[in-house]
Amino acid sequence: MDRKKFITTSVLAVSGFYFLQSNLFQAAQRTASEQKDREAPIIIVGSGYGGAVSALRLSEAGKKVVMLEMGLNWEKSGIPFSNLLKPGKSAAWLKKKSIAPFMNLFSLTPFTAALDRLDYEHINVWVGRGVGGGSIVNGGMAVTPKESYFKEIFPDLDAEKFYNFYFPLVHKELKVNVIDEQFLKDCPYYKFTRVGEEEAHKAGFKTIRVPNVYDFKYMEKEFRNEVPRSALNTEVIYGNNHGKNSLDKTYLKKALETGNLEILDLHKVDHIKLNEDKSYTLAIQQIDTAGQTIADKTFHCKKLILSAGTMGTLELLLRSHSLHNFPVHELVGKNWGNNGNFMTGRNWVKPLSGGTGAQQSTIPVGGVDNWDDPEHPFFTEIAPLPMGMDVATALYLLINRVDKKGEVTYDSAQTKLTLNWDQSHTVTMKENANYFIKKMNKANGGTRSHFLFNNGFGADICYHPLGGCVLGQATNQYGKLKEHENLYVLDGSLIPGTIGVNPFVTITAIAEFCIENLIRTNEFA
Ligand code: FAE
Repeated sequence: MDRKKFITTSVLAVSGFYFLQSNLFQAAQRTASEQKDREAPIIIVGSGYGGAVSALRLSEAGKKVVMLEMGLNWEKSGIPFSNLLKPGKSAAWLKKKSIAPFMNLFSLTPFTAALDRLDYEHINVWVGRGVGGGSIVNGGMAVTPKESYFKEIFPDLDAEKFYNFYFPLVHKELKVNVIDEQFLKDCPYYKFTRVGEEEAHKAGFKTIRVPNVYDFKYMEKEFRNEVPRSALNTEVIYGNNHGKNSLDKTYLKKALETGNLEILDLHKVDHIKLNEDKSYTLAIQQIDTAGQTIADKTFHCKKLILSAGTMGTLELLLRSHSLHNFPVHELVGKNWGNNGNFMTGRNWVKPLSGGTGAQQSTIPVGGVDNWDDPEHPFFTEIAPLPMGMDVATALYLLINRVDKKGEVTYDSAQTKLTLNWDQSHTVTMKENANYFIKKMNKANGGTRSHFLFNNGFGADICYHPLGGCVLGQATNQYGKLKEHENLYVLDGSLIPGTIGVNPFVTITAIAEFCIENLIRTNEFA
């Protein structure tokens, strides 16, 4: 055989082998995703922060894990995320109209989108859907709670260990970084932050820099037009096509690399049954991107981790209880809160000098820290409002203490969750918002934003649902649900309704703490 023929034959043989391998692999994957009745040692429901941390640490420990996610695997699908100015497929989970907190003028074809809004009587809760959960749609603000408040909320946790180990670990894994001050000073897309900070200082408030998981070096390149734009192209709550280190690029990517994690997207768990041998059976609907069920499936597992997010986990537990008396501890559903979320805004902000800027980055980097004020303790994000033109409007998402907690129950007749939460729960939040806006307007001019919200106050907007399966109350000290031997809850529902800052850093750190200890104590042996 001459050299040329040898090379050609070898290349053909090798590529034939790879072709066979990859076909076999794809076939195996297809069979796995098509199997209607399946046994798995460990199942995780939901691929947000709690789920992603659990998946990584278990798969690193050599455990085989199946993760079920009702939303789409956006990366695999190749479908691009839409931006704020042109909502498309990723904008509103199976809805015919966009669902942003305001200005919903856009009609849509129902699609398994990345953002969902759950409407309760007095409050609307926004959540992320898709592989990566809330990390796909959120603003990426990676805020560590104040140590004093963390100790108040979690008196039984070792705060020193959290501040010296878990929080730094989570910052590293989530790729948290901070904007360069010179870029912030120079970039026209951050005029809203500069104006917001100047005005806050003039009104006597303290401001802080807020870290983020969006890669600020990428953003600088966006600004110089060296790479495709994302934050500078109004992408955020319907997903970011570039720049953001969402969980699919961090924890989940690492977990998949172990070869021990399998993620099945568009798989919605409907309810759970407890079997006599203390294992679980899950009733699952596999859906298509129009939300139609294409297969009903039944999976069995010995160990079950619920990481479906606060509302998803509570719905699964309470629905399963209502359907067939699935055991739930009496504290499940209690101690729920909106993390003190309260939106407000100001109109007529510097209307004669370019307002807050016609072009705005979607990634917030500044906040007002009034937490130590005994009368009006709050933290507020100086939020962007990228509307493609200058609207001379400042937007704020306040985070307050939660003086009065709510409760989540299940209405069996209407087959849906009910939230015991009304205006009485947000009284002091509204007082704080009023105090803040009045002080800002007095020092700087402007009016309360009737343009954005009814009467200028968005009391019913919640991005941070927390609680209902509180650590050490409904669960043991590591997230194992009481009255169960093989069921664990690892997500935002472990935090008792408030943490004083944007919550995902804390959710991730608590999940790291729990799964480390669950593995150490041989729960998954
Ligand atoms: P989460 O991330 O919600 O993941 C739960 C997953 O479970 C989702 O992917 C669901 O689709 C899936 N799921 C639910 N039910 C089922 C079921 N029955 N079967 C299968 N799968 C299911 O859970 N937080 C910050 O710290 N900083 C921010 O800047 C920030 N901005 C936000 C902006 C927006 C618009 C929103 C909506 C939230 C924001 N948050 C932010 C909140 C943050 O994303 C949220 O607290 C976490 O994502 C919650 O993490 P979990 O692990 O609890």
